[in-house]
This record gives sequence, structure tokens and C-alpha cells, in this order.
Amino acid sequence: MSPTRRAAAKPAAPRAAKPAAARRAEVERNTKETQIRVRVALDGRGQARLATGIGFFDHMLDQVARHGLVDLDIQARGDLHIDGHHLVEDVGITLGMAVAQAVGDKAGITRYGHAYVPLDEALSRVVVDFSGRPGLHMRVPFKAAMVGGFDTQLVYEFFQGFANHAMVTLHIDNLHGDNAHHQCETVFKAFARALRMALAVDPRAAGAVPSTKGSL
Ligand SMILES: [Mn+2]
Repeated sequence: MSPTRRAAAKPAAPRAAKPAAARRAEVERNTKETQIRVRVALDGRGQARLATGIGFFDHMLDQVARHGLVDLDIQARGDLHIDGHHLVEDVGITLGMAVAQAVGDKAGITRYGHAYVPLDEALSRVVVDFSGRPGLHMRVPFKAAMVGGFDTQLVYEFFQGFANHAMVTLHIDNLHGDNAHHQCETVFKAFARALRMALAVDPRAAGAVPSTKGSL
């Protein structure tokens, strides 16, 4: 016990943390091909409410919520009687729009995120940069054309739509994998983990925008 303690000037109360603006958004996007509503909460708990009409796609979006610790509510209807192309691409676009809106001016975020995720023999790496410049670089040699009712070619369309509208640079590589379900799942899980890292508020950044330009 310090005898000077009582006499010491009362320390300034710790500055109350600025209440974080709620990082959430709701976007509705309707075309003649698809009708999509996305609600996202970036500081969520990984809860998902998903209805895209494609079971395996719901399973993948569930990974994004769970491993990204974002809450996702995605209700999508579309021309699945043709195929899944328009719907999967448009969910990527609408989710990208919602994430861009929820992240706002990006002040205080980590900006970069990366993750490796394995699932048995499969291993994927995803790197994301909230750069403000859309770009997708994807190398995933899927070992099957379809997983359940889901065309694996649509993974590219989903991430292209997401990258273009979230305004992020995305590098996606599947490094190993023999089973297409595993390959796909590691891609979505790694995407989720990378997203979580990039969106995390960095307490040392003290609310600064993580760019020497001052804006992203
Ligand atoms: Mn699975």
C-alpha cells in the first residue's frame, strides 16, 4: 500500500470507449431474375437464417456466419428452374453490398485478413484486403462439377459478385483437395476466418483509417 496514494490526484476516469456504431446493414436487391434480401451484423455471434433454395449453398453461407462470427439472414428467391447461376451470383453481390454498407468508412478496422483452413485432405487459403479496389484472384481446381445440387463453377461467381460490391481484393487458393465438398467447405471457412480478421477493430489503430492515403 502506498502512503502517497491517498494524496495523489484523482486519476482521470478512463475515457469511456466510444460506443461502436452498430455495424449492421440490410440490403434488398430485386431483378427479373432474383429477389434477395440480406441482413448482416458484423459483430454478431455466428447466427444464420438462410433460405436460398440450394441446400449446399445454405451450408456454405452457414460456414461464413459461424466461422466469421457474423450474423447472417439471407432470403433469396430466383430462377432456379434455369439453374443456380443468377441466384448464387446475386447473393454474392447483395452480401457484398451489405458488408460494404455495414463496414462504413473502415475507420479502426484491421483491413487485412488471412486464413488457412483444412478439412481432412483439403486445404485452402483466403486472403482479403478491404482496399476499396475490387479484385478476385481464385485458383480452385474442383474435383467435381457438382456438389449436391450446387454447381462448383458458381463459387467463382459468388466471390466475384462479393468482391465487386464489398470493394475488396480477394485471393482464394485451394492448395490440396480430392473431395469437392471438402474443397468448397475449406474455401468458405477460410473466407469466413479471413473476413473476421480483416473486420476486427484494432484497438491500437485508435479509430484511424488503415491507409496512408487516409481513406479506403
Ligand atoms: Mn460439409
